[in-house]
Amino acid sequence: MAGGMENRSRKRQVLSFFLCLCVSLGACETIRYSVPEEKKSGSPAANIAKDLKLDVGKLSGRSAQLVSKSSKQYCELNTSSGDVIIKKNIHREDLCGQRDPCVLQFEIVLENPLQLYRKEVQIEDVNDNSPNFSKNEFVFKMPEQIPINTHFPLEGAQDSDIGTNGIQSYVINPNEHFRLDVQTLDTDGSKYAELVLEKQLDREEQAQLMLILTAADGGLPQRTGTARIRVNVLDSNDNFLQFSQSVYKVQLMENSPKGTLVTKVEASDLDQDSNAEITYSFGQVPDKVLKLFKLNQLSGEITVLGIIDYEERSNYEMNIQATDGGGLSAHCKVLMQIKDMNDNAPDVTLTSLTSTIPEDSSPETVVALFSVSDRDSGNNGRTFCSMQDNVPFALKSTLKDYYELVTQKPLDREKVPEYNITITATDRGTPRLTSVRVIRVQLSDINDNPPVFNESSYVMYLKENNPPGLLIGTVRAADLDTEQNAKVTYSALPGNIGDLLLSSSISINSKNGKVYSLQSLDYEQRRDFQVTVRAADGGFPPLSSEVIVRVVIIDENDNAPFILYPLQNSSSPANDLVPRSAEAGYLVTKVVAVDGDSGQNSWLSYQLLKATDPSLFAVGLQTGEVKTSRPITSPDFVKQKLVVVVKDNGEPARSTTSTLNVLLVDGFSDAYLQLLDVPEEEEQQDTLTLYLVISLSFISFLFLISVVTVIAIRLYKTRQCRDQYVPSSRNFYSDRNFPTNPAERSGTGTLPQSYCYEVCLTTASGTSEFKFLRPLVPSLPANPSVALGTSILEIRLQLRYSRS
Ligand SMILES: *[C@@H]1O[C@H](CO)[C@@H](O)[C@H](O)[C@H]1NC(C)=O
Ligand SMILES: *[C@@H]1O[C@H](CO)[C@@H](O)[C@H](O)[C@H]1NC(C)=O
Ligand SMILES: *[C@@H]1O[C@H](CO)[C@@H](O)[C@H](O)[C@H]1NC(C)=O
Ligand SMILES: *[C@@H]1O[C@H](CO)[C@@H](O)[C@H](O)[C@H]1NC(C)=O
Ligand SMILES: CC(=O)N[C@H]1CO[C@H](CO)[C@@H](O)[C@@H]1O
Repeated sequence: MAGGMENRSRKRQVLSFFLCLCVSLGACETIRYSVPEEKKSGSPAANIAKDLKLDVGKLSGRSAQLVSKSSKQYCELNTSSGDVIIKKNIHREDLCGQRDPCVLQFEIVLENPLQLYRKEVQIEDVNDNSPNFSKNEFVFKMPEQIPINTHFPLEGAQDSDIGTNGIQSYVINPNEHFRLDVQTLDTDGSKYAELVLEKQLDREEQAQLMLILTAADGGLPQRTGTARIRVNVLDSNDNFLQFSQSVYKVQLMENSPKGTLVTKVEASDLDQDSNAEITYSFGQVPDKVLKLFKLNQLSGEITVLGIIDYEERSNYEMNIQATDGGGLSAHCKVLMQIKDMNDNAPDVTLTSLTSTIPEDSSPETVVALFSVSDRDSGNNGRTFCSMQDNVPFALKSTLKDYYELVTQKPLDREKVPEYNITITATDRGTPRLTSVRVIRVQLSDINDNPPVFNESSYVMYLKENNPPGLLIGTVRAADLDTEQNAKVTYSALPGNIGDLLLSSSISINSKNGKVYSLQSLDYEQRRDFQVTVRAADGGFPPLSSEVIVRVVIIDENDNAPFILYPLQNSSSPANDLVPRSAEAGYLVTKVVAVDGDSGQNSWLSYQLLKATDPSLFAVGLQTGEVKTSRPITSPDFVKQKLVVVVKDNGEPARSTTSTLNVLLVDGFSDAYLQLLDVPEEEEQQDTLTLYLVISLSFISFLFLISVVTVIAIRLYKTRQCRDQYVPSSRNFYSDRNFPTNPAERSGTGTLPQSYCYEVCLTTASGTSEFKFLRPLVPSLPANPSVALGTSILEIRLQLRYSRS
């Protein structure tokens, strides 16, 4: 077989050579036949015999052959009929593709003579293919903002057929956005289509479009092919942001805590994805706002960040910007009104203050001027002012919110030296807030108080015989004022003590009020005296007051008792005669003594110190009466000598003795003889006689006065006298009632009380004699009186005449 094949191809080569030779000889002629594709196999395409004008019968004789130029044998030659027969179904598209014309070439070779005929069969196209798109669906992504008339070239459909059987037109289903623009290529005349945007796309309206693209060929019947065009509209940031409100009006309480939500701004964006991602930010706002408020970038919530103070600012305006991912932005405004809270207490501001005012300021004197303010507003900022009401000040409202603190009543620094005046300012908010201000007002001193002695009068005691310069006492005066006005100086007013100048015996320390005695003083000369002391303050003009200082001199026992009777300085002591017939208790005589001192120091007591016969006489302790204590007997001596000691009650006691001579006589006639019998007592007798004369004349004198006085008293005052002195009788002789307060001692000496004696005179003996003396109780007052030295001895004598 292989050898046969080789032979055959060798033969062909030879034939081709001859053929070319033939052609070159010009004997060649090409006949073209036309056959539609897809002819059934076996169907004749042409008849060679006719064309070549050959006898059909000879064909086989001449070994007619059909030599195909292509590798595949589509045709064969029926030598018996001369027909070129389609051997296989011919697909033009397979055979030629888009080549046109599609020609099958073959040669008819005849032998005997060798003849070669070139033949062609043109395969005609039949519309057996539909347009076909490469994909069922084409996806376009188009930004929504592409301009109108933008062309989008479409991929063309394929149709294997050619010519009019090829694609002749494209259409799309009617829609509002696109139309189709079909163009023909100049180069090959093929059609192509473009989508043309006719109406703006809007993703927000329709995010996706479905189109159907149909390609149609020109065959008969027409064939079409379709494809879907899906247009995805891409979002473009074509939507402006929109705030839900262009202006947000909000109210916020002041002092809202940190984190309080103030408001929420909200913007919306119809765009998608990043184009709809909104971030919020403050626009142009002052730094202050940034410190006080926080804006959440994502949520748009505005919260409190700092301390909101109405008083600092009552409203805020902020611009807020919202921006989306595409960079578009929108603005809104937040108008924030801060609502006042009563968080500020009223404030008291002192405009002027006279912190020290003189105490004699007249009422309505302005002390302080102040204003009250409150930083809050409305009722929270409306204030009123009050003050404590227990002070002599008042508030006066002058201008609005201005007050004057004025004095209301007279002031006295000495009572209240300063005031802390509490002023309360209150506002009318809820709750009310108050503030308190203390205004301190001090009063300055005015010399309105004189010095005042701490006692209404002073009594100072001073022992007599004092050393000069002795401190007697102190006066003290206080001045309620202060400082210079209270600086007290003391002085003694000029005066006399008897003949003496006061200033020579008394001095006073002007600073401390100490009183000194400058001289030694004698009680017996002066019991007391008075000094007027003046205390003056240092004010201008000075005020002063005076006080009487009574200086009482206290007695000292510096005087011994002085014996008045019997007289002691005569050469011979007096003789007292006692009849031998005298019974016990016979009053012999009375020792009368005085003491220059007073009080205890002058309280005298009498005692028998020595006696010839101590058993015969007794001396009254207080009276000084010398009495017989027993009847006189014959062995008793005629001359009796008695020594009586008179002692005062001072400390130490002082005493004086008195010597008495008593003669015991049978009758007064021999008394004188007895006196003469005593030669050593002669001088004494003479003296006694002299004394007796003196005594008698003294007593006679007293008698005369007494008679006159008695008559006068009897005539006018007898009753009065008795009635008046009865009540005081009980005090008589009472030691206890002896005044102990030396100041109360009146100016009496030894005999502070009046002593009354009834003197009974007897005429029986022929001479006036003291018969007896006995105390008369009660006594009459010191009238008539006899002054003895500084003391007064008052003796009232009632004379009785007894006629036997
Ligand atoms: C059309 O094209 C598709 C894809 O290219 C292919 O699969 C299909 O066979 C074609 N149809 C025809 C009739 O050629
Ligand atoms: C007034 O206040 C001052 C200072 O607080 C104080 O020293 C003074 O004692 C007060 N005076 C009175 C009278 O309360
Ligand atoms: C008055 O002052 C004097 C001197 O200081 C004092 O001794 C005396 O006791 C005072 N008198 C009174 C009543 O206080
Ligand atoms: C005795 O004393 C009194 C009183 O002191 C005096 O008057 C009188 O002269 C004195 N007599 C003699 C003698 O000294
Ligand atoms: C092989 C073949 O097809 N032969 C045919 C040639 O033509 C004659 C006459 O038309 C037919 O009878 C043959 O059958």
